[in-house]
Amino acid sequence: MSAGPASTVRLTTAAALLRFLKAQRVRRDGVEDRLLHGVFGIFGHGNVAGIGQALDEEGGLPHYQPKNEQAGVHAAIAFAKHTRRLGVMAVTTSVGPGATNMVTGAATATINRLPVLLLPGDTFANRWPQPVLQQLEHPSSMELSVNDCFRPVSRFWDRITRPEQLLHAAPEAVRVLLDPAECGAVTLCLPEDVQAEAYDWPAHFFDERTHVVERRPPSTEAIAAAAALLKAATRPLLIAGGGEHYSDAFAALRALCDGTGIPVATTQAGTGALPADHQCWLGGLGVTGTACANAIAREADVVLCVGTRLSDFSTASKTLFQDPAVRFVSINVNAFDAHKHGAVPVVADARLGLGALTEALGGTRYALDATRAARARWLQERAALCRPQPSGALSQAEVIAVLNERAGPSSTVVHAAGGLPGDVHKLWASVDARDYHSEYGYSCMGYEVAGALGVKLAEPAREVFALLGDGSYLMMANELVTSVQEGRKITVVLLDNHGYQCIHNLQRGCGGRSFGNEFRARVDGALAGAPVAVDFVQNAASLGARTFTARTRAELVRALDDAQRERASCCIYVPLEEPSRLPGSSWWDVPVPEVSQQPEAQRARADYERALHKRRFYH
Ligand SMILES: Cc1ncc(C[n+]2csc(CCOP(=O)(O)OP(=O)(O)O)c2C)c(N)n1
Ligand SMILES: [Mg+2]
Repeated sequence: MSAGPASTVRLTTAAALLRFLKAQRVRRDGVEDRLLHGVFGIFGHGNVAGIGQALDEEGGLPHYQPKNEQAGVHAAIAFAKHTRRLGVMAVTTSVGPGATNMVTGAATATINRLPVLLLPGDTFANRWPQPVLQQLEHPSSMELSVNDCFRPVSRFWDRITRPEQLLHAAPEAVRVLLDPAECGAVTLCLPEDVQAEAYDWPAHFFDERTHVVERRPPSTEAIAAAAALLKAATRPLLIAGGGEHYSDAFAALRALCDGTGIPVATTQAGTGALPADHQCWLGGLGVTGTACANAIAREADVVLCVGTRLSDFSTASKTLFQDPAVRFVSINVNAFDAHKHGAVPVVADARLGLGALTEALGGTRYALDATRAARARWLQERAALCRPQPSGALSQAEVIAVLNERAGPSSTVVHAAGGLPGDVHKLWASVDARDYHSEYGYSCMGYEVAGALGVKLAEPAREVFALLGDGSYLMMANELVTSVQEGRKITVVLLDNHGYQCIHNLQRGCGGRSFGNEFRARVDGALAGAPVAVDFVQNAASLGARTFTARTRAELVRALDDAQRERASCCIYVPLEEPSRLPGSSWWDVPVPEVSQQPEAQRARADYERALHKRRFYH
């Protein structure tokens, strides 16, 4: 029963915020759950007595202790992604460095359209002690703090300088977190004095409330226009993006494919939308895509985009679609994305949009010959790429294929940056919609281990793998400790190639000399000496992981099987002897110097200029 407006509850701002959040529930398609599933938090003077005290005193919200605030946000992002944006985690920090450590995480969430609630501590609203420890004083405005850095990377940003502002800010924060078109990082900056300040809150502010996440239906006009274009198509291609997953639109996608025979390529976020054994499956699209998806894309006359931002990786920097008359149809709940490339926009939920389109297409059927032939060619090529090498040493491709085989449908493999995302996108054959988890919007090194923890928290029964390079591991492996602390097992599969090798490849591909990318000792002024020796196995063991080393296919299979039997977190260390160089089948725009004294760079510039001619303005 709702309390009368006269009734109030005296609580601190911090306690009121947590009590409000605990009372929020989410429902979609009749399935209901709480909105906030926990709070990651490292405490400092800017939040220990405010949010920290309230978390303890209020109870009812699990607190997780990350080892870096950015990692806390990464885990929260992965949690939201795995729960298809229906479950949210918050992150609380102190003022100053704790807060700004989250800026990269905020950008990662917002770019991927994933909801996280960020609660950075902020310096005193009453300004008495200024400059408080860790306060950056801005000479032109006392209103600014370092937390203003969150404004451009947040979907909603506010600073609570008086307790009662929460009455309006908190419901708005929840609205944005749950809006499929608007969600991203929601940042509520909480000055440390305000967190601890009391207020007489209207009691009904804390009443339980269920928010229904609606599915936006498409308009009849939009569906008619989309269907007209698609009916006239002879070489259509469907691109499935992350929106396909967030909308849980897999059955609708399959029905469209079964009905029409339209081939499907997936973006990184969309991978898993269709199982790899489906006759319409072409695998990954674009720069990191398969030869078969890119061959079909080059010829496509109508491209049906579903829940994708169409990043440069998906369009091969606007060189992928080469039919001069190519047209786009875009089903997207976000109008901004739906209108890209002059598409016929269908601003709608993916499931409903696909359903309506399937109906409108009636008996339209496309010839499957080209899809079948391209698929068959690619599956052969894939098998050759993953074949054991004569030396017996593992290649990156072979590691991915073995992991793909052994992990099975109840596992999730998390990846984000380095050479791996490209190779995994190319080679992965999804069995289950949740077996592939890629953060490739921000491609943020260091996401992988924390992301794996986030997935594990979202679905503890899953086997979760973090697949990453030595560079990413060195940047942020610390959440291994948190996984051990929480008894939430993850398995890190670490591929060691002594450096930032994908950028090393890119550097040389752009005509550059080897410079600054390998982990080598400094000799004669350059990082060109012996590889820096890092004992990753001891490192992972010291963080609490059970460790394995795999140099051959047999060792890798054994390590994966042993690790699956373990209850504790594991790290499988894979030293790579051979460089990874899977052939690409499309172009990526990375500017090459217009003038250089180096002949290789001059040659690369000429290639670059030739490639630019393939760029198209899609309209
Ligand atoms: C936070 C961050 N910094 C820099 C980059 C640019 N970058 C992309 S991949 C990469 C190298 C990654 O090294 P590693 O994890 O060892 O993978 P490898 O390239 O060797 O496969 C770098 C520096 C990035 N994506 N993220
Ligand atoms: Mg590396």
